[in-house]
Amino acid sequence: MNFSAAGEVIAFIGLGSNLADPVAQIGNARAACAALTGVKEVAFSGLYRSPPMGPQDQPDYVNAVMAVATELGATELLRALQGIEQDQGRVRTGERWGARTLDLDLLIYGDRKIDQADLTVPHPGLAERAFVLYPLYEIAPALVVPGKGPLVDLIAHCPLDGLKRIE
Ligand code: A4P
Ligand code: MG
Repeated sequence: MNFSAAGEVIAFIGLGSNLADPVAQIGNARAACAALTGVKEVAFSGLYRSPPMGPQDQPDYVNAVMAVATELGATELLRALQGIEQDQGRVRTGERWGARTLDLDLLIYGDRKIDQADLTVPHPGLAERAFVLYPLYEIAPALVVPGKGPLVDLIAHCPLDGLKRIE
């Protein structure tokens, strides 16, 4: 994939929701991301449903992955994504991996490896999460994940764990 102009970086955003009409939450978040100043949508995966990772007493999740071309720095992009989470009624309960109306993770930011207190890129859970790897593969099959290797190899070691593409 190379649809970016000079000064733009291709980034991948993971979208997840398991409350208050997840499919609509994901659609609204897609539109909000694409509407950010300095962000253009390049590709969007299908929607995938999976059982919750973490506490089991919560609904199934709907996940998708979006590729964008962006002029924003990685931290600026993260802040913008957190603003969209807030706008869509995200309440941080403090429970790790608890239910949420919307979760936006910055999965990959160009070829950068970032290790800051508030931002780790590539996202640390990426290589173990079927609900990230399979939608990512749908839109960027040839991707090499910085520091982790070819996406095909990560997929080969990651079982589906109940992940299903929603028709
Ligand atoms: N942060 C650091 N790096 C990043 C990054 N690359 N992208 C920091 C986004 N955020 C990053 O996030 C906590 C802090 O992570 C932020 O302050 C940010 O500075 P959060 O969104 O407040 O908390 P969280 O999402 O509850 O925690 P966490 O550990 O990020 O959870 P995950 O990894 O997002 O997992 N099951 C299924 N099937 N599908 C899912 O999508 N999602 C989760 C949440 C649990 N189970 C799931 C799914
Ligand atoms: Mg998160």
